[in-house]
Amino acid sequence: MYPFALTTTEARSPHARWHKLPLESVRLTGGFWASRQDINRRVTIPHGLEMLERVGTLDNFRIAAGLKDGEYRGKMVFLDSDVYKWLEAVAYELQANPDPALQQQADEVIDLVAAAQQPDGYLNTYYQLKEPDARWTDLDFGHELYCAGHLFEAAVAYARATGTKKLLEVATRFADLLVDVFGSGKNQGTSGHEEVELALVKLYRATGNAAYLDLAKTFIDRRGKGVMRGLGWMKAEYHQDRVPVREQDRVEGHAVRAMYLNAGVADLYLETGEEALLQSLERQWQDMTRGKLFLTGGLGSRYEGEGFGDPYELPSDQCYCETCAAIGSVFWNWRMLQITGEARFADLIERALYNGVLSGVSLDGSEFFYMNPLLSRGGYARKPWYTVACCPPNLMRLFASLPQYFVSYDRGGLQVHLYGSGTVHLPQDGGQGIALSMQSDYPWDGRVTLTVDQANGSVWELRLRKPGWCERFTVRVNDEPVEAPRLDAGYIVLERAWQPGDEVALEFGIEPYFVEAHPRVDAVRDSVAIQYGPVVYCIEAVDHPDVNLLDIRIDPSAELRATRRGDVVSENVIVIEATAQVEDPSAWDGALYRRVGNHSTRLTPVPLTAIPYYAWANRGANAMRVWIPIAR
Ligand code: FUB
Ligand code: ZN
Repeated sequence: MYPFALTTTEARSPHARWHKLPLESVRLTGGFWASRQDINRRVTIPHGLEMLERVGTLDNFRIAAGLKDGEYRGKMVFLDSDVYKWLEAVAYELQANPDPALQQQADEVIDLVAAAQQPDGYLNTYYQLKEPDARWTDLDFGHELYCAGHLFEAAVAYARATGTKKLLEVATRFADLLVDVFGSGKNQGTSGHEEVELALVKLYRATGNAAYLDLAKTFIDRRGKGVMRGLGWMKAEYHQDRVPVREQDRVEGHAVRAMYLNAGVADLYLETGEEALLQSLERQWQDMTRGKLFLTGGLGSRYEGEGFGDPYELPSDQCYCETCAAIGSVFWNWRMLQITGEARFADLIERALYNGVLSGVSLDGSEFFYMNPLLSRGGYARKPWYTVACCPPNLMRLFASLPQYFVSYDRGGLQVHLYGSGTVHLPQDGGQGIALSMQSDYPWDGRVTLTVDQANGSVWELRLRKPGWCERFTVRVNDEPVEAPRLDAGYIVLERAWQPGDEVALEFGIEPYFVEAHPRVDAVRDSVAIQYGPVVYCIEAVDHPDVNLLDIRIDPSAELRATRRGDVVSENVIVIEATAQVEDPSAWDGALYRRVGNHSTRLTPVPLTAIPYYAWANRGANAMRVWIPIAR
């Protein structure tokens, strides 16, 4: 007899150790991420609809449906996916907070999507309007299957949120066509941009139709023949087509593609338990985290091919770090966490969320970054939208679904992965279920209080992630210290017959600290960065008038002072202050190089003000750096 029954549809995957809770069961009620969710809901999602209208992406559906005259608008072939990601974001919002006006807007968009679908189920406004005879002729770059995948994800989310099936019917009609074309072997291809794989698994879970799971497997199995056209210097590896998935030992090629594929492969493992898939994912994870991951959780070292580079190739200025790649990493790591129950995956989710994902949107929620460099010389600014607008709606759907990444459950209890203020309610058949609330000002404050609000009398385990960055922590249960609590795979494990009113008080030692990179990371050798808990910091020119940021040096034994301030960026955040040095370049007399010798270096103290990296470029375009050279 287990204390928790697996009642949610999310809990079906047979090889998941931990399961997602439905969105209505987890709520962020305050603190850091609740305010980001609020901005997402109030500003970013409405802004998204406005932009989709303004740039003509919605018109493409009207034109394809015959409701309007005109030509395909926009330069890219994959613009339909922006609409689907926006719908998916709205679905998550509606699931958590029913809102008839928002639902009405989404229903109107769904009507357009449905009207644009062709009688045989095909749906892609680019091909319908621009190249009607060229369906499936360019799987490497045509993005038809990528767009289909985003449609499927939106449809599953919308049906679950609202109970209305119109979009799901559009999706299954299209998916049935894919099964007919690709599953039957009539077309032996697979998609140049992965996405359809993970989406087909979602569609399988939502409908129970095993043909969709089979097709996801087929698409995955077909990779690695080395036949896809590459891009620039990248050959088939650009599309993860160099080696078969089960033989892959590194992350390579286009970073977003690689993350989406790995999320799909992890989904396939969750359903099939095929060991070779998990082994390949583990090898790739090691390759990524040991040499290809930016401090911010960003991915993609090169502009060309928006791709991974060589191990340790992590340039601060020329990196790509597309917002979607960091988001894709969250998707993949979430699945790895569900499979393994190991905190290292949640640590990486946390690193990405607070840094390389969040930097992708302005503090007011209306402007975006596509690339997220760790050094800017000043010319790089956020934009309200992009010609390639994949990142903004990706942020919208991630933030709208964020509570699901905070807590999971299994038959034996609940696991808390991320901290903040919120509530969890796990309904039980025939009982009142389990309810828990959490209060915390994390990441600014390391104290977290969890209170059991409802219990069912059974013994169950509460697992609490010990963040990877944290070196000391304390746990108290009902005011009693828990000495040497059991730790398992990075989680503090507390087991008891929890009673209403029981309280767990965690305290993670949180303070500012310096970070250094592996010495092979040439780009930032002899430099340090500043972190506060999971938050990576940067310095911005606007806070250091009359100083060129390239001249700033710091002694890593300098005292770092953390102060909560609302007068630096537009929000009340922890700002880190220290005394740094400015190196006077005048001794070089304009020379670019000189013979190494007995030159004197003049260093002058300067007050340093570091802000959270995610908050940069909110005061105009501005020079910025994360890594600061050590004072010699
Ligand atoms: O190709 C679709 C999306 O556009 C990719 O994921 C991004 O990198 C951008 O190129
Ligand atoms: Zn993107």
